[in-house]
Amino acid sequence: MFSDHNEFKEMFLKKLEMMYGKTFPESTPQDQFFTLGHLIREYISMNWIHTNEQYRFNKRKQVYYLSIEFLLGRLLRQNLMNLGIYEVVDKGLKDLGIDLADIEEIEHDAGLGNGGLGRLAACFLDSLASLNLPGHGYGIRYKHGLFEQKIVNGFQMELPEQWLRHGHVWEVRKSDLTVEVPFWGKVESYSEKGVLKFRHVDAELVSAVPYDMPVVGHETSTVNTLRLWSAEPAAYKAGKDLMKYKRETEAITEFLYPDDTHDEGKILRLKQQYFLVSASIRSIIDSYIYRYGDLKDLHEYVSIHINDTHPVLAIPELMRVLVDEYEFDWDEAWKVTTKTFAYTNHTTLSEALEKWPVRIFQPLLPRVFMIVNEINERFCKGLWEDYPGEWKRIEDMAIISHGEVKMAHLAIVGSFSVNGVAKIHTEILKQREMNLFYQYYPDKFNSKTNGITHRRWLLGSNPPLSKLITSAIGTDWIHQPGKLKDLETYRDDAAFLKNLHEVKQVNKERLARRIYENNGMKIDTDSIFDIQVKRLHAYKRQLLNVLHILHLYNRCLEDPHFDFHPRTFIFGAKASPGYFYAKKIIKLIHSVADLVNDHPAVKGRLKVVFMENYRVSLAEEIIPAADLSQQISTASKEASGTGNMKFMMNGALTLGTLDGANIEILEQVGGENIFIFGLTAEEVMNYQKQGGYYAMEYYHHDPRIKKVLNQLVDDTLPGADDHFETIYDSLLGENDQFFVLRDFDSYAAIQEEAGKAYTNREEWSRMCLHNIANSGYFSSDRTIEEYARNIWKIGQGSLMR
Ligand code: 26V
Repeated sequence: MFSDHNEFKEMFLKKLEMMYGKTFPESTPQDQFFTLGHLIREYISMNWIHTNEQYRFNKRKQVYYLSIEFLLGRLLRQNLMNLGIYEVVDKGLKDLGIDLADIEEIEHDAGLGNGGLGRLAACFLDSLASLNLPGHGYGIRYKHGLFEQKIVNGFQMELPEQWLRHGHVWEVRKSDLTVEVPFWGKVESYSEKGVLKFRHVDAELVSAVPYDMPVVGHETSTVNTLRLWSAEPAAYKAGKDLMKYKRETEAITEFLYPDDTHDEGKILRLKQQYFLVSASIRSIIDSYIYRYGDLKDLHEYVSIHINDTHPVLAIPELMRVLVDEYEFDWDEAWKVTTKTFAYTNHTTLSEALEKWPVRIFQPLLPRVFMIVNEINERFCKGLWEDYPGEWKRIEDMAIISHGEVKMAHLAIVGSFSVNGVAKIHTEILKQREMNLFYQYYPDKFNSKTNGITHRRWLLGSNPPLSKLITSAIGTDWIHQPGKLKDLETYRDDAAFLKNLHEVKQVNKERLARRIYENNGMKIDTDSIFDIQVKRLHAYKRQLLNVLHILHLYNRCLEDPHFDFHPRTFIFGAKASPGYFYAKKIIKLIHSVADLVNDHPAVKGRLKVVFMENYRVSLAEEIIPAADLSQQISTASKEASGTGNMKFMMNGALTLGTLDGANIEILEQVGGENIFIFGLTAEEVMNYQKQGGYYAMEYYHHDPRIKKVLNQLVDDTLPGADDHFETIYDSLLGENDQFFVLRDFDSYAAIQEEAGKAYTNREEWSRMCLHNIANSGYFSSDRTIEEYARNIWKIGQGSLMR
């Protein structure tokens, strides 16, 4: 569309005048951002049309990734880089006196996700398009993404997030493809040509309006689609309270759920789930019929991936469409359906496994409920034949039992593939949570270790490091991240290691400036940047980190000669609004920060920074600046983690437990390039099964622990009041369910070891190099290739590296 920066400049200026009726000097940065966005979208359009045409005519098998969350972040940089026009645009804007970096800052993050699960979906879309694979996303266009976090007096406050306030430049509303989704009402039976049939009548209809976003592959002409649905009132029917109907309808896509810990709003959550799957199945089938005609071969040309159980109603919904609308008999429909769906599990935490009360489910989705019931009855009948007399087993495996629908059971029974997201996670699923299903369907289970797109998380977010890598090993790593291994040849190159250190310093200085802007704090960039950024959750153990900081403070006070390398502890974390315990930990981090920062005895050697409103765009600034990456979950609890991979790829060393993908990071880098501590998953699970852990003993026998715990409830901490009593009580009264005290000693020891290691800068840089060189395995390109080859069976051989 434009071949050089001059041509770009011309088009940009013309576009700006046409869009805003202003001259360039009159325009605001906001106008400039939207002008650029529109120009780029037009640039993308030709390839988008072309990709869709190709898919239509070549009959390539399509993959649809159904997810209640897509945590996309900003898209301008990603699109410019993937299109290969970042430099041209940068240069053209510079000529106009505009800094592209400033324009990028104007874009609001599309924060349509809570954390790992939603970000994984976004990384997968980038890899699918970049590998020229026909994979598309279906999700919800929430009016408000994850809440905006404000810290007031050390407490988290939540504000509604407003990403759509000025419009979203990357989306295209497709009103002509609107579909209707039915709720409530009842099921009527009737007979047609002697066959008993069912129809859903008196339903309340909601319109699902699609908004499409192009997903641009890196340096390829492939442009896939992310389709997000928005709920709007359908045609008005007399007799309804119109305002109430409008309110209830719009509520469906108003907010992203910050979690489902609490009961209120459960109906709305189920509505969201059915809204997503009903509209998506309709859209998938319509485009299939247009291309191929006969639905009995659907599974040959379509795989539908279910990201956790949230979209699992897609299974009974497809059954419903095949049986009620396309006259399949049950067995035929079941054969097609179970060959179409694949399911990923993302957590073993039992409180996070979805179960829906029948009393909520049945009235809201009467026909879908009948179908789930039928699936359950047939499944249980099969179990009865295979395990005669084993009532308990059958009850434990049933899809509906004790008045609840078990969504994970439905997902396993209705899919041909079930996968966990890291080796240990899959093993735990097979041996524990899903063991009965593993015995019954051993071949369905497989493991796919997560990944992250190295294009966003290295190439995009860390230009200084990317340039250094390319100067050493060329550009092959950009298309084949496995080639990062070539960096190993520099392990003894002192000049290169020095450059690596300098790159880190540049990134630390950039983050220090951001901290100064946001928090008004001056940070020592020679200190170790020791970072823990992720959702706040008891099992992730931010508490262990903060108690240890308090302990370091105590050591400074007790021993004026206590010698250690200065540290800056950086936190970023949102707590779910109803998760009071997590909110107390945020307050605790702030109280410890108030105590430690600027205390004369600490002499500036310890700083604690909490960065407000952690989100994708902030992560992109924080992660490149890390020296140490804290991944300290209670072993067995973190399914995979993906932040751990981002840090590693940016040359931070992991300080972590043997949990999730940390174990595979260890396998990649070797024990001498990572700091591992704490109980193993097996030890944790043994304690859980057999008991034998008494937190109180650790309190009494370890004076360091006794001291910091007492400080939670005495007057040491500024602004404490009685806020931290719940924390004290969770550790001692409730016997420390997450083994914080049990792991304290080995954590303190490994922290000390890491601090000492940092003082040998060359050796430290060598370890960083080793981490970067072995991070290619964690590119989501590798993950997606595994999904493509082993689950979806798509793609050409040449794509498989
Ligand atoms: C959900 C809930 C909801 C109820 C309260 C407790 C709780 C705890 C955790 C979750 C997580 C839901 C699923 C999820 O986001 N899992 C994350 O998925 C990532 C991508 O696979 C993975 O890297 C993380 O380890 C995993 O926690």
